[in-house]
Amino acid sequence: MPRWTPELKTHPCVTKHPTPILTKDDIPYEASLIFNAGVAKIDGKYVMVFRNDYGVTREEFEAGGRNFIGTSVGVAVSDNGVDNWQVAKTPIIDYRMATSECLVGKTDERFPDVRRLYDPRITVIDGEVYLCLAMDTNHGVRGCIVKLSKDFQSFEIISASVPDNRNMVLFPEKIGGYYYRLERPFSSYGRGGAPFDLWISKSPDLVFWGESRLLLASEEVAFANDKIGPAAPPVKTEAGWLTMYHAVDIDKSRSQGEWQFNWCKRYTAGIMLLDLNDPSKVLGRYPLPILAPDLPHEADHGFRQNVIFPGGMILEENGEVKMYYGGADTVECLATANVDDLIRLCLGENE
Ligand code: BMA
Repeated sequence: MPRWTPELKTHPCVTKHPTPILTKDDIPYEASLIFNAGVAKIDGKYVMVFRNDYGVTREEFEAGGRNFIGTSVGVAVSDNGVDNWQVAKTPIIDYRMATSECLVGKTDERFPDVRRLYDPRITVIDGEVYLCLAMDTNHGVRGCIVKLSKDFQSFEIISASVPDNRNMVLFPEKIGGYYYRLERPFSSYGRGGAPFDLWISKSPDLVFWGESRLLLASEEVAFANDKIGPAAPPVKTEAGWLTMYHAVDIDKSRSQGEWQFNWCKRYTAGIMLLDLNDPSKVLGRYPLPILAPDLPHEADHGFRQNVIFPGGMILEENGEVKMYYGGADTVECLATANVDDLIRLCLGENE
C-alpha cells in the first residue's frame, strides 16, 4: 500500500515502545482486539482499563458473513506501566451487541436500552476512580460517567449525556469549584454530517453538565479533514493542562487491506495546553501531530490500519510523560516524551 500523502509522522521528541504492550494473547478469556485503553496511576500501580471486541478471528471476518459478537471492558495492573500486566480473570463489563444481552455489568433501570459500553478513559478525582465510556443505546450514542468500586469489580453510572456524544474525558480535579470534561458531540444536523469538534463543559457535581463551549473546531486542525475529539484525560503541569486530542483525515481513494478492507481513514493525535484556571482557553497548540501511525502494527496490520487512538496520559515525577494508545483498533501501545518538550511544542518554542 503506497504511503499516505501528506505523510504525517510522530514528532521526534516522542519515543515509541517498539511492540504493543497488551494484545489479545495476554487475555485469559475470549478476546479478538484489545485497544483504546484508559490508564491511571493508583497507589503506585498502573491500572489499565481496556476494550476488547471478541467473537471472530481475522480469517472469519475476512471471509465475510461473521462479525464481532460482543465488546467487553477488562482491567490490567502493572508495577511499571510498561510490561508484566496482570489481567483480571473476568471483564467488568461485557455486552453481546448482537443480542443486546448484558453478560457482566448491567446498568440500572434508568438505562433500559444499552447495547454496549466501550472506549474507557480513567480519571482519579479526590481518591475516587471514574471511567468515561461511550454507551451505544437503541436511541443513539451517549457519553457516560461511571464511578468504579475500589476493587474495580463493579460500577455505578452517575451521568449519561443525551445522544449523540462520545470520547468524554474528565479533568482530575475541580477548577474554580467545578468539575470539567472534554467531549465530542456528533453535531451532524446543523453541519450536514462530519466534521465534528471538541467541546468543554462544567459541572458542580459530575451529574449536571452545562456552560458547554466549543474548545477546538475541526477546521482549525490542519492535519484533519474530518472529525476531531478528546483523547486522554488532561494532566496538570505548571504551564497549563496538557492534553492530546485525536484527529481524523479521510482519503476515499484508499482501501487499506486486512480485516476491514474498505477502511479509508487515518487517526493521528495532536497536543495542546489549556489555561490552568480556565481550561476553555487554549494557551497553545502544536500545529502538527504529536503521534501518528507509523509502526507496522499501527499502519500496516490490524483491524483498521493507520489508526492510533490515545486514551491515557501519565506525568511521572521525573518529567516523563507516558502516552497510552490503541493501535489499528487491534492492540494497546505506549509512547513516552519529556513534559518540557511537549509544553515547548505547544507554545511554539524550539521545535
Ligand atoms: C472511533 C471509535 C473508536 C475507534 C476509532 C477508529 O469512532 O469507534 O473506538 O478506535 O473510531 O476506528
